[in-house]
Amino acid sequence: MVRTFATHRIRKTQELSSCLWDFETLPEEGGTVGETAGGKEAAPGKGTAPVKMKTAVPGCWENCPDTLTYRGKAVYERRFACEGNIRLEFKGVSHTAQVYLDDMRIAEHYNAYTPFSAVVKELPAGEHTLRVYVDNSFGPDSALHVPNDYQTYGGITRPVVLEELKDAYLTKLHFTPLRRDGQWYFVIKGEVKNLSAAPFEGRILLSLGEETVAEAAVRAEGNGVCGFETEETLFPQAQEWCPENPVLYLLNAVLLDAQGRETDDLIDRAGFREVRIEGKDILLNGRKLRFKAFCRHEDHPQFGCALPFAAMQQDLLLMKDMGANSVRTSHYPNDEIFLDLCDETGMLVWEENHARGLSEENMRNPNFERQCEDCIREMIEAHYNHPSIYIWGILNECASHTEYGKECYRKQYELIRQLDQSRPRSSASCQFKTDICFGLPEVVSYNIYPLWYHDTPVQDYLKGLYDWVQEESEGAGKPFLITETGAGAIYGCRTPSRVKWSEEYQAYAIEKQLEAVFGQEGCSGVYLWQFCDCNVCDSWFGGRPRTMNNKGIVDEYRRPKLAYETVKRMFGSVDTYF
Ligand code: ADA
Repeated sequence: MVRTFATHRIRKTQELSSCLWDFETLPEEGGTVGETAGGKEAAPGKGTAPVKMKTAVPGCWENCPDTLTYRGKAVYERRFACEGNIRLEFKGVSHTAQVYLDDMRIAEHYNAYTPFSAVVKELPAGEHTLRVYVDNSFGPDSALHVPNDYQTYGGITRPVVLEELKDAYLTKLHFTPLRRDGQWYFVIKGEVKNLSAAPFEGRILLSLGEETVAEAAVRAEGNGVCGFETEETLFPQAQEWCPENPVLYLLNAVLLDAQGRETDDLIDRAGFREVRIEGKDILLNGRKLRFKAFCRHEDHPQFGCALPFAAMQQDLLLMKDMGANSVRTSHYPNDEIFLDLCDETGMLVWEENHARGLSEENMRNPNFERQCEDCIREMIEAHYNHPSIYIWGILNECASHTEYGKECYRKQYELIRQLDQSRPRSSASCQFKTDICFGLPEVVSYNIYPLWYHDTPVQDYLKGLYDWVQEESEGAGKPFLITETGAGAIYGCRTPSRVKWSEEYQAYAIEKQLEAVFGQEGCSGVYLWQFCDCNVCDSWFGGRPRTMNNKGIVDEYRRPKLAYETVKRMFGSVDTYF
């Protein structure tokens, strides 16, 4: 399964995943058992001999008995029959990929959480061999995947698709809804690429639902690209997308050649909704939002970060059962299938680029800027149309308190603005009263842990921060969000003395935290850290019993802790709109 709906009717596509691929570890090229070379002994019986097997794609090799703790390089292989121009799309490989087709290198990509593709022209008829070299090791080349408070898994972790292309094909289709005086308009922008040396002339037909809504002429020079853009077009029959009634329209672009023959298509989904900032308020279709929400890692004991469809849906069901209206994709762009489900179920999404807790020293890694920018560009290009995404986040808990850090934040915020003018931006800060970046984004956000990492009463602590932002920072007068708060609990650890790590303590702390956040004037809501317990990297074992981040409201198997009912009651006590 690639998406929850078909993205092409004319372009021929075939999923190359959802089956077994040949797999082999390449330990001689730097594979180790454990996090760092030499840091751990090889697991009994594993040694350094390569492991060969058939393995599921998508999947993480940490879920296979012979490669449970393998970190390093491995190769995946499968064959397919095809001819002509083809496009291969990889929705996610963790974390570095080199792709070969019949021994020809066709793509290279860094970062587990964004898609990439390769186009190969005039492939001869017959069987072809696709080989993907995957590396999940840490090292100086990798600025974003570092040993961290979540796991960096290994594998082809999201779907792979093979597409057959004619000489000209659609590369992009972006839908922007606009709300003016109670009426809905849209602008659609797109791009056509010409793979042949001769110029291509044709037309694009655009439809929304059953209606043809626009038409545009396109002309792309030989091997060139041609953009198209509609006027601002009124769509009087538009039904709004909102959490209570998430109406989606199929957005269909059909490319016709000069003879009027259907050459290619791209299908996505669109929703009419507007996100606007007015003073301290975040407005959805003109109504002031209150967030009662979760941070969620893509993590599961049986599937690693490669959760199957039903498991993703179950996560959403549980969050909704607790009364949540939003999810934060901490700390990286998520699988499109999950975003599709959010669109369909009316779950608002804070999506963020990949970065967690990087110091200024980490940010000075020569690869940092490029790797962040690639991630932002790929995230926004691919996810632009999801109506559920209402905000873009960057650089969770990085160095927003130093001048060097600020410059990084500024550049990344600017890049987002170039790519998308329609959504607000923010970043979850832990720099408390030393943050110097609040002048840059539209929304001020803090991660706070009173009653967990320190015992300050929540209300006093939160008010202190809020007042500081209003009185002494450039964030004054902007919307204010709590993007993390929470407490740890080991599933099954019950004690009436309510010590830390007990379910009783977590339920108590969360009740106090939610009470304070919902009572704080000017605060637009809260993202609980976190939905489910998740694996962390080996070096994070200290303060992380079981080498897991245990602040989930459900454990890693999604079994509810005591706090589940507390969250449900507290989220149920306030509405989605103020
Ligand atoms: C941070 C961070 C999370 C997680 C959390 C915690 O603020 O953003 O990734 O590490 O704290 O559990 O302490």
